[in-house]
Amino acid sequence: MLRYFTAGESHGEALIAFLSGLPAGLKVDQAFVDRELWRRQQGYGRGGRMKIERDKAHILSGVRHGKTIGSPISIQLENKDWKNWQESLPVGEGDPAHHKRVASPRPGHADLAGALKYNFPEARYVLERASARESAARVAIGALAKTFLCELGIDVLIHVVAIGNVTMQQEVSWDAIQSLFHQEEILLNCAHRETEQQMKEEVDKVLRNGDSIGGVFEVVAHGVPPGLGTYAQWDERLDALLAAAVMSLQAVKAVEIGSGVSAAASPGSAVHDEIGYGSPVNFTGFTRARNNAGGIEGGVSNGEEIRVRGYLKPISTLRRPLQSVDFSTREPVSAAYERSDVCVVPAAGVAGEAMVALTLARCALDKFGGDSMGETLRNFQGYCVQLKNY
Ligand code: EPS
Repeated sequence: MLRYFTAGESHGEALIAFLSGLPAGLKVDQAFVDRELWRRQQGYGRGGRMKIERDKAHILSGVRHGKTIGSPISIQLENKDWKNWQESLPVGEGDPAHHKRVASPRPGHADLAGALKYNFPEARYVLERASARESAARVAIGALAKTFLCELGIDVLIHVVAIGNVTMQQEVSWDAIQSLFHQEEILLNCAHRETEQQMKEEVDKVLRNGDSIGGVFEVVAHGVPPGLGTYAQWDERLDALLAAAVMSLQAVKAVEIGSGVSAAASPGSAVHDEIGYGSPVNFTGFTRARNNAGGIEGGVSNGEEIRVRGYLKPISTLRRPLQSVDFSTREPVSAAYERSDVCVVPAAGVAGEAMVALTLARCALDKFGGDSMGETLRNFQGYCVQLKNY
């Protein structure tokens, strides 16, 4: 069973990710993992912190001589900013005079709910763990899940669909999404150049106003065979697992599979994807003229591209802060402000890719099993033969 955890605080010494359950014999490409981490750091609207960090995966266990060995994998990501926080966030008792309190909770952040829950007098420890810095650790292990899926012919990538009110209207082809992935410079990761420029203008507007902006990313999984996930039990439905995985990302407030949102307002004839049959391409001869289902019917992958959208609220740290209350005095004050990002939709999309990849890898391993890549691939290929002969 594929399981994973992360640990670490935003301004602590390091982030750690654990990934257990990958078969032995999977080739690990350090440069690929580091490029995934680089992709997550990019995007127009990132704040000062990204000028400090240079995320690199330091693999501590589970990989030897360039391949997984079936043992739990642990990865450490250094926080370069730690050197500026050693006195204010020490592991030992330290000097309370150096602590950096977060005196007033930011509306929209975990600050207030977290302080109440853990009975902290202010929000420093809450912010430290709730921070989206944690998503870097997910991207590191997500890169390994992507590497595993690649062996099965499955690729997972994202593109940005909307920033604020600027929305991509066109369908985006897999080829266009792939060329975005190969870019050496990432602006907003939108496949349509003119729309991307308009998106940049949206970010510029909020930059000028001391505000922040959200948006929508779409994760696309290409080459997924029919049969991942199941309708047999509620918590094994692939759409439910993907929704939870993407919703778990910081700032995501809604998840959509295929054209799920507009489907609620459309007649059935305009929604469901009619079925045809031709000579076998990919896994079977069954064809669809469109993919409103986003590749999942009844909680099971149906062989079409899986499309999952994550909707992000605007970042809750504002240069022109909203109204809040001082934790100590309970007097009205402006919410706390430290440097922050203004738009993180492209970065969150890369983390969304990681979560979708981890979820699909888990479902694939549930279905095909195997302790070594040879065994997993043998089982997978046997299933592909079964599909071809159906
Ligand atoms: C974050 C606040 C900012 C972001 C951070 C998420 O960090 P800092 O307070 O150090 O400026 O840059 O995101 C990352 C560090 C990252 O790697 O994505 C927050 O409060 O959620």
